[in-house]
Amino acid sequence: EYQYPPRLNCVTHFVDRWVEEGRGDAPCIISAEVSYTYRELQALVNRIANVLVGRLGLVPGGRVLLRSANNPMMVATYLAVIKAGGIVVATMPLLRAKELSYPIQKAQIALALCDGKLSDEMEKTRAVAPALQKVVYWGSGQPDGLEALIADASPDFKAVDTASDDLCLIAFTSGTTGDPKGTMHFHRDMLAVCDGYARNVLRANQSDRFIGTAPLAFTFGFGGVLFPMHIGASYVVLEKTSPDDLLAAIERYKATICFTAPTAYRAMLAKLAGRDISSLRKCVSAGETLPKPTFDAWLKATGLKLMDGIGSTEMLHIFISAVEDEIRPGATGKPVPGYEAKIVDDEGRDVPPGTMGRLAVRGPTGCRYLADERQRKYVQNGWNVTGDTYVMDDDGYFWYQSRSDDMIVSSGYNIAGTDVEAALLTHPSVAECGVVGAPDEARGMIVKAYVVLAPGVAGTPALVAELQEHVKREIAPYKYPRAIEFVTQLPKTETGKLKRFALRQIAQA
Ligand code: 3SK
Repeated sequence: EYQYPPRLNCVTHFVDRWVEEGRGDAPCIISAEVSYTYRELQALVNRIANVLVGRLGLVPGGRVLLRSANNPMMVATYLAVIKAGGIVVATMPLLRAKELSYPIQKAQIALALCDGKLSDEMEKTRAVAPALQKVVYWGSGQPDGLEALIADASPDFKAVDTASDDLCLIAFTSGTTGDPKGTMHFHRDMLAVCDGYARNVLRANQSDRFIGTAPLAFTFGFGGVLFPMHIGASYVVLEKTSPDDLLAAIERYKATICFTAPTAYRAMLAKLAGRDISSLRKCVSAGETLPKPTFDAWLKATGLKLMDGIGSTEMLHIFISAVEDEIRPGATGKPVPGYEAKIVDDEGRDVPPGTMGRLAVRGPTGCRYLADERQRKYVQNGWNVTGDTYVMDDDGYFWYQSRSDDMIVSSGYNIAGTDVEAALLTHPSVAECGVVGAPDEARGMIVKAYVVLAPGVAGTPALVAELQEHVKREIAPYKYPRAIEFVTQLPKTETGKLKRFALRQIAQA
C-alpha cells in the first residue's frame, strides 16, 4: 500500500483507466443540470486540458485558481488542470476579493477559471491581486468563455507525464492566526487518501452513489468526488446544499453514501418526515465534532451508524475514523491504516493514554506548507501537530475535547475569529472587538462577537443587524457573527492583548 509508480498523473487513474477498462459508459458525475459517464467526463476534461495548454499557456507546475460552487464544471476543470500538469488552487466560492488576493499572491497564480456567477467578486479581485493575469469564465455565454474555447478543442489529450511526487494541489487553510497556510499535495496523495480511508474504512463498491454538501474547494468535499472515481462508482454533485436539497437529492438519485457535517445530519433529522432516504447505506460525518446525541438520533431515525472522522487540509482527508463494526459513540475513532496519531503536550512530548493534549498525526500524506516559516511550528519530527485537543484512551480510541487554537468550527466551516474581528473593525461604530465561538445546538458553534462601541454610539438591535451585514460585505458571508454582544471593555493581558481564552470561557458560560 501507498507504493506508487515514480511517474504518475493521478487523473489517468481516476478517469482514463475506467474508459480503457470498459467502464466508459458507467455513470460518473450526476447533477440536476447535466450528467456525465466516465467517457463523457474524459472528453470534457481533455477538451479543457487542450485549451489550458494550447490557448491559455499553462505549463507543467503552473498554478490555476478555481472558483466555483459545487457543479460538474468545477469537477471537470479541477481534473483538467491536474491532467495538464498544472496545480489546482481551489477557493471557497463565497470568499471576497480581500480573502482571494492572499492565495493568488502567495502562490503567484496567473490564471483563474471561474464560474460566471461569481464574476463580480472575481473582477474586484483583479484590482488587488496583480499576479492574476487572466480569468476565463464558464457559464457566462461570452465569446471568449470556457465553453466557446473548448467547442473546437480535441476530446483527446494525453496526460502530462508528471512524477508521482509532483505537486497537483495547493489547498489553503482557513488561517487561525495570521495568514492562511498553503498545504501542498502530490499526485500520489490523491491516490493515498483513496487507498487509505476509502478502501480500508469506507469500503464502498462500484454500485455506490456518493453525495455530499461540503464545498469541492475544501479537500473534505473533493475527497467525496475522488473516492467513487477511485473504484469506478458515481458522484452526485449538488449546487444547492440546504438540508431540503440534500434530502431531495438523496431520494431522487438513490444516493447510497453521504458525506456531510453533523450540523447537516441534525438539520435533516428535523425534516425526515415524508422522505424516503432508505437508499443510504453509509453516512460519513466530518468537518466538526460529532456529538453522541446526534449519533444516537441518526441511528434511531435511519438505522445507520454515522461514521465519524477527522481530517485536515494539511493531511488532505480523514486520518482518524470510526469503523462501522468498531464504533464507540462519542469517540472519533482510530487512525486510518497507514496513519499514526498520538497526543503531545505543549513542548511536543508524548503524553500517556488518558491525558489531554494536542493531536499529532503522520502518514502517507501531509505536512508540507508552501514557503511558510510556520512549517517548523506545525510539523515536528515529521508529525503534523493539529489544532485539536484530544485524549487517547487505553484501547487506542481518540476522543475530541476542543480546538487548541482560535478556530471556530461552525456548521463544518472553519472560521478564524481574527478575520471577523478585522472586518468588524472597519466599521466606524466599532472601537474594539473580540470574536470567539459560542456553543450552539444546531451549528455546534456560532461566531460570537463582543464589541466595544465608539464613543457616543448606542448598541441597538438595528446596529447588530448593520454590523452583521457589514461583515457579510467585507468577508465571506458564512463568517458573519450570528451573535453580537455590546460590552464596555474586553478582557486584556498586561501588555494589552485580547485574552481570547477568557473571552471563550465567557462565551461558553
Ligand atoms: O475534519 C475535517 O475538517 C477535514 C478537513 C479536511 C479534509 C477532510 C476533513 C474531514
